[in-house]
Amino acid sequence: MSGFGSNWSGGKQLWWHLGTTVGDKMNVYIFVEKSGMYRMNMGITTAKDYGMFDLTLNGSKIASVDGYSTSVAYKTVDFGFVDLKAGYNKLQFTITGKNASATAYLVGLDCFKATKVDESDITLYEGEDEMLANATVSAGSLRAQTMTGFGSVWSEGSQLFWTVGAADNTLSTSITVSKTGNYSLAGGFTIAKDYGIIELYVNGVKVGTFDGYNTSVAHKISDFGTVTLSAGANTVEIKLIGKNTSATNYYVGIDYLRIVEK
Ligand SMILES: [Ca+2]
Repeated sequence: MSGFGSNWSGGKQLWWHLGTTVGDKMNVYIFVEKSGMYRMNMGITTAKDYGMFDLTLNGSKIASVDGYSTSVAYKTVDFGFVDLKAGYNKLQFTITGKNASATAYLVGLDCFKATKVDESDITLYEGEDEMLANATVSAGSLRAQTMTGFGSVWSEGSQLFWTVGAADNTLSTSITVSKTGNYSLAGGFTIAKDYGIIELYVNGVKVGTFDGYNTSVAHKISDFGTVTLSAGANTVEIKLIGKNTSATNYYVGIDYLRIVEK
């Protein structure tokens, strides 16, 4: 790609071309030594014959990209904070369409860049600890539940377990920060066949929806984007809104909420 400028790392790209069309998939794998939270972005090519694609990381969607531009150019797509596991992590591209002005469905990948976030910059609010201590619920009961029987991935080996058995209920709690600012927010949750669907609100603003249904007991991290937090206590509400049609109950399991200052 050196004929198009100096942005391309190594002067070359991975060019996915020759008959690409909607629905086609391409898998690439990136290797990291240590599991944890990374700041990550991707460099791609845009041009008049480049298509649109979705990108998933280990099965979770992290971007929707339109590769169209009137001339050949370089674009950096920022994913913010992502979780990578030690070893290989799968990135899957799926071509979803093209801009009305685009002439084909090409994809050009220059590189991924991932930088590990320092553990000391991450604040965890344990569901079974800080969050439980000042939690109230509209109905049902709350308790700390040991999760070590299901694996080693739960932080402190425990979660906040809310058993209510019906939708349209709310768990209210708070998280405290020392400094006003913008933070990246994510949560670690339990998923299982008897877990419901929640909405998460911070200071009254909805930041995301999470479906806790899964065929077996597992742990899942959900990214809620950027939130503005004020010095002192910030309200957190978990609204239980329903359940997957296959789910057998409305349980909620919170391992932790996690913030990193942006
Ligand atoms: Ca925990």
